Amino acid sequence: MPEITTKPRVQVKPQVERPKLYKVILINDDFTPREFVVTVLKGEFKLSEDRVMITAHRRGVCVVAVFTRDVAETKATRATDAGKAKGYPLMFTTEPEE
Ligand code: TYC
Repeated sequence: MPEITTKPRVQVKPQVERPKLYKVILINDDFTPREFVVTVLKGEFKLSEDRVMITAHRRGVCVVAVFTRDVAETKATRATDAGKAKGYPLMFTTEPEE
């Protein structure tokens, strides 16, 4: 019987890059009513409590959540536009995570 020898196979692992993540940041202002900020946070980011609004109110800014770039930018734009539609200067920005 012929002897069968098998070479160990080298496993090639696909190198999948993890997508870069972006923070959505809420900026405080003196005009947008607190309840409206909470409504927007609930509608766009599914946040049920007022912690993020209170933190932005007290410290000037607060990270709302982290997403891939497209999702972060879309949500920040939609949330900012919700304020604009009511005449408020409410502002959400995005920035890359380190
Ligand atoms: N500072 C606003 C007020 O006193 C409330 C507010 C909180 C507005 C957070 C924006 O990102 C904000 N009515």
